[in-house]
Amino acid sequence: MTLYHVCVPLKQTFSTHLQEVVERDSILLEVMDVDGTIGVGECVAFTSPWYTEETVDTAWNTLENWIIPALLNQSFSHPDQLDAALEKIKRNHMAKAAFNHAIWDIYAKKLNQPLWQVIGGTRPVINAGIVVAAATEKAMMEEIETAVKTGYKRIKLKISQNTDPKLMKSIIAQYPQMLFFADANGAFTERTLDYLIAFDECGFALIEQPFSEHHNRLSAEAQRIMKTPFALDESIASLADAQDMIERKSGKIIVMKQGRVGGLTAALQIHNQCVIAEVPIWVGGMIEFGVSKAFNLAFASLPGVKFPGDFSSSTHFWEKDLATPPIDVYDGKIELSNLPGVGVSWNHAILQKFEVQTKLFK
Ligand code: OSB
Ligand code: MG
Repeated sequence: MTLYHVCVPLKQTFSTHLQEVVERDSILLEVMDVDGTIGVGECVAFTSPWYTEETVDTAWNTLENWIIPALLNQSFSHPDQLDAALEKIKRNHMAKAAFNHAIWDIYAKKLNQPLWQVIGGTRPVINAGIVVAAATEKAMMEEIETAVKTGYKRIKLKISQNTDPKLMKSIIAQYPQMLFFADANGAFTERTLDYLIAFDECGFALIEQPFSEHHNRLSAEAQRIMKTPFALDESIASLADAQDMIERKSGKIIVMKQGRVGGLTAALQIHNQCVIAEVPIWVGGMIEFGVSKAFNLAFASLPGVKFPGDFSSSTHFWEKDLATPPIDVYDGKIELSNLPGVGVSWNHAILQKFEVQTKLFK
């Protein structure tokens, strides 16, 4: 098992009301089994805990001191067995997800099948959406124009109390063919509810995470009076959270990020629950490299995924992706790989240039 800590500059700053992301620190993972089959994973925690509580440092610590010692030299016949082996390690979902992914990759390689087929994916081509998180109105308008011309099927805009709903409404009206999502990253509170309600008339297909992650009662109240469906991101860290959203009606849609829920195994359980409850899912992004993106793409091939996800091409955030082959969006669509496993691997020649720390465990 090898952990790599890398730090890569973004081509353009990613701005939300909580954080500006200028460079991406990430932990990359490789796991080798007894036969020499290598599985890859990527931990999507950020440098600081602005999105969820995990950070690169906490995830490295959890991987090095808890997850890896619990799994080294153990045998598994199915990735679902990892959960029992990690039972004594609470939460730390992004650290666990990186490992869960590497094991799913190995499992699919051993079956000699593409991962998306192993998990029951039905769609070989995935519709791509892009996130515009620009700091100025001018930059935002330019990015939207480029996204429309490139053929993206959906544009997600970041909103907060500092966003003008009238401006949003006029932008959406300029592009009647385009699907627009709003993402608030929990920016609103009971006191600013009226401000959120002003976005109901903009024409957004959905509003992602209007309130902070634990405000599910408030979210249910607001959802009752607003017509725009809420899609919950930060609030959904487990199957129980998804069931809670469905029961309370605190949201109508789930944004799936496998890192947030602890990996593909947990994501599949949530997916199956959502299919039964007829709750649509779409796949969110984490400003990640091609390995995490490839796992997102495999998940997006499932029948319960109903909207285009955060699937910009590798060249949107990076000069060069650390994974190979890079993600390529063509006419707003991405073709899934037919290689066994997740279909991508770490590109060591490029990875080396951005390496901060590497550690081998055997
Ligand atoms: O809230 O969806 C979010 C990026 C980092 C952390 C949280 C979020 C995001 C995005 C997606 O908005 C960006 C992407 O396409 O990777
Ligand atoms: Mg979000």
